Amino acid sequence: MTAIRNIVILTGAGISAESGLATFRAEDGLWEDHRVEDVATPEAFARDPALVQRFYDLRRAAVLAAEPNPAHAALARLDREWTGELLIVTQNIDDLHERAGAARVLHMHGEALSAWCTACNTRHRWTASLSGDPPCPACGSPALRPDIVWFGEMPYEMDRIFAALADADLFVSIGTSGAVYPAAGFVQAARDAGAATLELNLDRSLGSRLFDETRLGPASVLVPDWVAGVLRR
Ligand code: BJW
Repeated sequence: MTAIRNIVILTGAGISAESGLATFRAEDGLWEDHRVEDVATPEAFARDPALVQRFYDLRRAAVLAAEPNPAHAALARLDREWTGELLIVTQNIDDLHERAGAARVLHMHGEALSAWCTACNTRHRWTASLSGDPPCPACGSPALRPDIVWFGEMPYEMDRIFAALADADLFVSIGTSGAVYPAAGFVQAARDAGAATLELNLDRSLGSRLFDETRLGPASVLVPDWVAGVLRR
């Protein structure tokens, strides 16, 4: 068995589904009530900021009401007990990894509980509504937007992510459909680096054939099982 020291984990909406947060592309998913181009692009925000702020006000409230599930808890356990390198790259804007106790987490698509001032380029923890143009706590400008990476914008910390992938021995993708790039390309980058690749998902992702192994089932079962196994090695 090859020794594993460096692990990169990619999480998507599926890991938070059992915490009651809707995924994006399921039949009852988030995009069902909203066309993606109406809410998740900079052009949509320029066209109708009130609609976009309302959408993310609801998302923020849902995040605050949600609780971590056993899958988040298992990754927090891995973070505590794994002595090698670990990076949990999440596409999710919720803070459930952190609330479960994980520290080595990177939010590549931004965070629901953060507001970004486009006037002075500062970021602020934000749990209230952003509707009605509240002033930026730093500069007073009514220029706060959700700190979310929309389509056409550059995800956060790509250099750090690709550096971790280049050093990875194991890449694990959890609860993501593989429909959105660049995250959907991480499995290929990990393969190119010689890493083993594992998918944990309810249904196969679009890039499923690129994984060495796929385990199908709910994250609340698969992730604790996998973590227990990797910590036993
Ligand atoms: C369970 C479960 C349970 C359910 N247990 N599992 C062609 C090639 C390359 C790129 C492009 C391209 N055409 C266009 C692009 C660019 C575009 C893109 O990818 N478009 C696609 C539609 C093709 N990408 C971008 O614009 C990105 N920026 C960019 O590319 O910059 C240039 C660049 C180039 C090169 C390098 C670096 C940069 C930005 C993307 C921003 C995405 N933003 C969103 C919304 C904002 C956040 C928010 O509002 O929350 O992020 S879109 C949305 O999709 C959200 C998610 O993070 C993301 C991924 O969704 P996810 O997590 O996979 O959810 P679902 O619903 O799709 O899947 C859920 C999964 O869970 C399923 O598989 C279920 O089976 C599973 N599941 N229950 C386990 N209990």
